[in-house]
Amino acid sequence: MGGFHLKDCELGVATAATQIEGGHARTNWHRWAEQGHIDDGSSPVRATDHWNRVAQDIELLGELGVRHYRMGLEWARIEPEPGVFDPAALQHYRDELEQLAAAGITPLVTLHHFNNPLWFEDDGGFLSASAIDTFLRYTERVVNELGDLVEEWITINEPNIYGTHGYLFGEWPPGIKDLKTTIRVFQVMAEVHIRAYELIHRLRPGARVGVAQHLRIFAPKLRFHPRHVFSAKLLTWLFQTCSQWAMNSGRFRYPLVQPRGIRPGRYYDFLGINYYSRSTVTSLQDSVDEHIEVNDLGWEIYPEGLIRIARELHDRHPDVPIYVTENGTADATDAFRSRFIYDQLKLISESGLPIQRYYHWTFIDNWEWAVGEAARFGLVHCDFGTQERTMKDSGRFFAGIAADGGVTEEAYERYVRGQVYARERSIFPTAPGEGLWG
Ligand code: IFM
Repeated sequence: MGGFHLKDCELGVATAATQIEGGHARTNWHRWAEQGHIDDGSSPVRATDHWNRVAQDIELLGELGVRHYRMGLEWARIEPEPGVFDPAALQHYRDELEQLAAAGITPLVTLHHFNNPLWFEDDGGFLSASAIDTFLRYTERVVNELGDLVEEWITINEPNIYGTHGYLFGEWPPGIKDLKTTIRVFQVMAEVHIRAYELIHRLRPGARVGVAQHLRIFAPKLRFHPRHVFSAKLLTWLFQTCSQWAMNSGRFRYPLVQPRGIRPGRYYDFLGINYYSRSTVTSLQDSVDEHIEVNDLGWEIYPEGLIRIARELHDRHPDVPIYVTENGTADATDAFRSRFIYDQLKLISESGLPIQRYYHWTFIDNWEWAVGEAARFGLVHCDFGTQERTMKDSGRFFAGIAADGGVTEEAYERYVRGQVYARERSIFPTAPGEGLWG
């Protein structure tokens, strides 16, 4: 028996501006790509050309039958020079939001998703003394211009990934490798969120505001091995919980420091979870176990992890809705994505948790940051050369779930039953046990 009913959880899909829009915005990621840091040599200039294909893409969202769409804004387009706002860019986003409204799709808009205007980056990014004021100036302008069309906002996407990849591992711009600086970035981003949360509520009292937190499971390789257990707890705290607590509650705990002027409070209207995988831990270097089910990038497929994380959050904040702001998998041939969606949504439906939204990552194959175009997470296939869009089987499966309010026996037989997960990553093979964090 494969069918189930998806009670009280509405479906959406998620995207980020830099990953789909295409074009020559002056951002740190455009420069990073020009400098040759992308695995396959691609750049965000191509992506899926969404900037010029909004109408076509909204039709595809209609085909998917989703009621919700998480989209990002490209800060560099909106504010190409410090304090100078581009009315045409703002109008472009207004048009897009109006088209979404006409299609009956509710937007959830992300203000910051990894990418910075070059002028902000070169001034020190979030480490600059004026970073908070600068981000608030951008936020204020955007909310004043678009707030009548948007009720739900995400201030920052995955601050911990932004901080670790850019400032600890040095794999993302600005390519720094320093723990102290990483903690400083976590600190500032938490303050930025709190200030932006307050500002958005001042401007639009009815708005709902949160953060899309990248949360993962760090599991000790051996359950009773003291070093493994200790390392898993420490990584969980340092990588995600400390900054998440600060952002949610205004309580900054070690290694963060309570900022002057920020009081403990409640700085979220929903709990946003981006969930992808579990890491196995023996020391402070995480890894992926051997002989387990993985996606194309070698990330362990572990749908139970989302429920474990959501339950823990729910126990701590029982009265707050949970939005799965991202969940998906890299599967270039669409060989197991339907099973992935099925396994994840079935667990959600059985969990009894207030998971009100599930935004699948992602709508259409896109530009996956340092990995480039090779990692395909989309429900819709994009031929990057011709920009032709084709609905995948997993897209049809997802559309059926949206239409039927769950998975029918027939859909299970057609899309899921024959699919199995792979046990080897198919992109960029590397030695087993290599740290991934992402
Ligand atoms: O593509 C990214 C997205 O930008 C942030 N969350 C994880 C996704 C898959 O890696």
